[in-house]
Amino acid sequence: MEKIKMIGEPLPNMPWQDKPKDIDAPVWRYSENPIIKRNPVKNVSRIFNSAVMPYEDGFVGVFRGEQTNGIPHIYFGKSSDGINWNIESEKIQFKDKDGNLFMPRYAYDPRLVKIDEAYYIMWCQDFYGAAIGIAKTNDFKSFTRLENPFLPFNRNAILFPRKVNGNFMMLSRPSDSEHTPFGDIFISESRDGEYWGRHRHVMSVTDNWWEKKKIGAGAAPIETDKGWLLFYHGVVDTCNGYVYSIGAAILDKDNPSIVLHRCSKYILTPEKWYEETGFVPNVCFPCAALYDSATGRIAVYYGCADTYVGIAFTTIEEIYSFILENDQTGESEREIGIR
Ligand code: BMA
Repeated sequence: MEKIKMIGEPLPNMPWQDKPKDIDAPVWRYSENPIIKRNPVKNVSRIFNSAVMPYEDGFVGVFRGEQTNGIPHIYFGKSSDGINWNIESEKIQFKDKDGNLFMPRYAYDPRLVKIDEAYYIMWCQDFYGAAIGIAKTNDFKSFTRLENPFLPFNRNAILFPRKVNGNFMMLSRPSDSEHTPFGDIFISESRDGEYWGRHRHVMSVTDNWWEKKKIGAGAAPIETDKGWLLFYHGVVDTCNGYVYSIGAAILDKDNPSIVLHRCSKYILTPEKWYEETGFVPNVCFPCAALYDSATGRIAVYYGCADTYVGIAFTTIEEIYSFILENDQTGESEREIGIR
């Protein structure tokens, strides 16, 4: 197998467990999952679909908190080990550029990305229906909301962690405002982070049962010397509702609308009690990944059954060889797409 290397800082303090001997799959769960349990914060009944990243000596995170009034908002948290989290009991207070409070009516499924010295949070919010919200912070103390990047309806937006060819790049998944029975991943570019265009198609649903209904980007893409590693979610509609699994693909480094490799098999699907049982059963919903470029270790953070947060581990070598062994990238994915 060709060697592959992740590009980025070493992260020796990231959460990690070696692969158990009896596991054959390329991804294995943290033995103490779920790491965030029910009623984690005052007035918040469930935390799930949340994103984390390294910060100073430890880690920070933006958490989807389902308030006891049923309205989701985003909460900030800190951790020294990436496993035990201290989550603030007051939701993030977003401000406009003039410093006035500028809260979305609701906010969910946050992602977190660092570009140069700034941190960006993207989420889904109400903008005459489900749409993308975005904010910027330099210190995780004040959070400035930016212009909404896209028209409604849209979900699952994630910036790339650096500009590509001088432009910000953002994946997203155009949707409806309900439980969207369709959905492909698209990419858009921006010179200044405010005006978005050059929209291109990235990936469609396939005939593989686990990603037949819709797909959506999960964690911020990880840069490697072979392209961008993307963890995403794939959904199948069953007699008992949607089932969310995790998939993986490699996008072209200089033109990420091109899919180089795409794994026909899921890499994680609901199997444990905390993934199969909860507010919405059978959901594994990835929103972030920590990685150590020195060892090749990766920890994927994923929402479990719309109720908990879990971690699953892999290494860049394991996941890359699994993607290549099960590669089913079609010609249409290697093209730029219809324009
Ligand atoms: C999607 C989003 C996710 C959720 C999933 C399963 O539409 O709302 O937040 O995890 O449904 O309920």
